[in-house]
Amino acid sequence: MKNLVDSSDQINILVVENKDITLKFLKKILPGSHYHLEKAKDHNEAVNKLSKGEYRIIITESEFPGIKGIELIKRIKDTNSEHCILVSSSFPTIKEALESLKAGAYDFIPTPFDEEATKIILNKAIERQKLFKERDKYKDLSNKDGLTELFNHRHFHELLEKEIKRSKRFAHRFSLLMIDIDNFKNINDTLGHFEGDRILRNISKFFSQSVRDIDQVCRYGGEEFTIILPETDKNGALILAHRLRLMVPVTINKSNLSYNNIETTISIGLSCYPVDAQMKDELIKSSDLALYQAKHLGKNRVCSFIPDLINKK
Ligand code: GH3
Ligand code: MG
Ligand code: MG
Repeated sequence: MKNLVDSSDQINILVVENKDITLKFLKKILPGSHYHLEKAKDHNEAVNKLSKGEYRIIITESEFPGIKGIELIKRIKDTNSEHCILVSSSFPTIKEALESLKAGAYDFIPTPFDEEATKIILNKAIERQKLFKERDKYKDLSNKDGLTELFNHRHFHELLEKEIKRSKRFAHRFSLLMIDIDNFKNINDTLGHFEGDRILRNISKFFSQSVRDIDQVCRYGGEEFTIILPETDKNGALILAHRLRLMVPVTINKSNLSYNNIETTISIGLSCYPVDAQMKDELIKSSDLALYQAKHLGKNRVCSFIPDLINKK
């Protein structure tokens, strides 16, 4: 029988059982470093380990003392519908099998274990998880901008929509920065598009490294960027915006000697949900108006949205 995995992939399998029978058997038939096998002795430990680790395949006994395996299947599927759950069972009744499959189990591994049968079922499960991984890779690529590897314009709209829904539901606030590189046409004209592209990549990297993990940096288009700052009010957003504005010339000019004669600066407009706007397009417009104001006042500055801007433009 062919190897179950490519050498580049490691498969993490969580075995849920109160004895060591399955674990010992799997260790015997899945040798080598391709497989990382871990045991959880009960349902709570299993859920806990799943929340921390990268387990895509779970093998659980159909019966635990005092609790049915199906309860675990439901708990796991509630948190991640794509986990592949295999139930080890000695001759399940049709009713038991149907209940488990309806709850989301992927398949059964019959016990007492047979090496070939177990490998066939595991192979199917692993192939399925590989397909999910491939799909995730392409999904990720379709959300990214090719030059900067930031989220692209389309995904920015999706992220902003999601953040509005989330903030609305929990009555939270968040901020949106709209950033534009000043005089970028001049930078391109002087240094060439190749250097221009490099500056775009360096600035993107700098933004990504300067914000928190939950913040989302996107390329809105051309030399324009947006940053969604969850749980951040106007004061917090202003502090970050000023820090970015001050650091860009230092960081970008330092990163390549040929930029020395041309200083790269940015202008930033910011607005907050829900005080400035509650709808997606309105919020983008508010940050955009604030950005326009920053440009109008001489560039290389940060402006926060004020309702008066609507009348001024
Ligand atoms: P302002 O300070 O008012 O924003 O002026 P600006 O020159 O930055 O703005 P303008 O809209 O006049 O020009 C934007 C420039 O950004 C023009 C375009 O060639 C450049 N640009 C847009 N996308 C890219 C890209 O992917 N790579 C490079 N190198 N340049 C780009
Ligand atoms: Mg622009
Ligand atoms: Mg510009």
